[in-house]
Amino acid sequence: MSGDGTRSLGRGSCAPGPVPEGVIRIYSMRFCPYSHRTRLVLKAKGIRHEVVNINLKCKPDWYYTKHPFGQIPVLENSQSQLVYESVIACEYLDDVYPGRKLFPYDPYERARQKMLLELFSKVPHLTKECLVALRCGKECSDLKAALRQEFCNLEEILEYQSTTFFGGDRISMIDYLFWPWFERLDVYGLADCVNHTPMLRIWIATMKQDPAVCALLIDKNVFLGFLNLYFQNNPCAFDFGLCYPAIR
Ligand SMILES: N[C@@H](CCC(=O)N[C@@H](CS)C(=O)NCC(=O)O)C(=O)O
Repeated sequence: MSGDGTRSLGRGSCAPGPVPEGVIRIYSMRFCPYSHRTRLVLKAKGIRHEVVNINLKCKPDWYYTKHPFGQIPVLENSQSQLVYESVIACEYLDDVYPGRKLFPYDPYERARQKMLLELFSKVPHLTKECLVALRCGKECSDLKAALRQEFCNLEEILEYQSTTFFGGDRISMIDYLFWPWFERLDVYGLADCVNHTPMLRIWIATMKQDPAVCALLIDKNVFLGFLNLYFQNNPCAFDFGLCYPAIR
């Protein structure tokens, strides 16, 4: 069960039926960094789940019954309970499902991970602004400098802690919450933004060996194909790279 690679549902589609017992559903989009966070936690904890991909350029009307603004990710369980906002969804999964806890039990350590998340909070927006500027052929050296500064702040944390991961010597929730933006640096044309942050580069290389991270790595050419169509406002972007059986 999973369906990460299933075609996205768009306007005019039928809403999926109730979620079967023993399974959790994620409404997602294959290239969305916020959904990526939640999918990493589903993978890392080995949670049985199904993926319903949403076409964000032509959202189904029914999707607004799942999220008030039609955003992804959203989790839905078999009692029809809905959980949205990626960090809240990740914490919910960690609380509800057995197995290794990704957020620390220790209240201070948990608080510390949440403080790190605040420290990271400018990265998603800056990354997106850089991507848009680069794709539109605009000058973006100031934006890149700002992003580099954010990475220097994270580098200082790793230096100060002398740990491989942000939560210590083992991968934990905070690493999964950061990861999607680092996986995208290369494909967004921003890989040089970590040139002067060696500890962060080691963290990136180590993250790529984690089984959950590996399992969800997106092929660079597929990602580039998505970005090309996305920036042409093409609603087929979200299904780029999926293979369909020939229609007979
Ligand atoms: N704060 C939200 C952000 C989620 C978000 O921005 N998702 C984007 C896709 S990457 C989305 O749903 N965009 C569609 C829209 O805003 O209409 C979270 O952490 O889950």
